[in-house]
Amino acid sequence: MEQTFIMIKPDGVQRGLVGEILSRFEKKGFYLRGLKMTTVDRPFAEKHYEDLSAKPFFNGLCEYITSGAVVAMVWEGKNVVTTGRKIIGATNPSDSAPGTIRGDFAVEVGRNVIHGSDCVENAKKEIALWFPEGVATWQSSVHHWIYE
Ligand code: IDP
Ligand code: MG
Repeated sequence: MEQTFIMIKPDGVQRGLVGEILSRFEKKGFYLRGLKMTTVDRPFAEKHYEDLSAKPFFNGLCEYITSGAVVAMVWEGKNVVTTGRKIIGATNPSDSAPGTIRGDFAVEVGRNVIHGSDCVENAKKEIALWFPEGVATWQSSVHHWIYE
């Protein structure tokens, strides 16, 4: 079973979208393995977004992500990395389909509410960065109603 790292950004927390977002992943049938509210400092933000350090929006992105509390999560399930990105929607909310989180709740790319790992390799790196303490293991009692 695959795992992905999902983070509700400071705008999502401030706008009261935590419950709605958790609910979408939960109702889909993915399993919550890690969950914490935290704040990150500048070096941590730069590490998380290191692949984007050459981008012109990098400084603003790091300011955005350090501007308030975030909710960090690990979700598990079949194809959860790719499917999680579909649930989140396209990076720029102008392109995000209605029904996706960004399509329903965001307007601007620099305030797009949520992060999701873009591939399995990055998911592993991000989970290790954000959850060095490890994640929870528990067995869903409805597993056989979700998976055949
Ligand atoms: P993703 O979050 O959909 O994976 P990335 O390309 O990895 O998109 O970019 C990371 C984050 O950087 C985006 O979610 C968005 O908040 C911000 N970002 C991306 N492109 C732009 C831009 O052109 N202007 C401002 N911010 C951007
Ligand atoms: Mg990305």
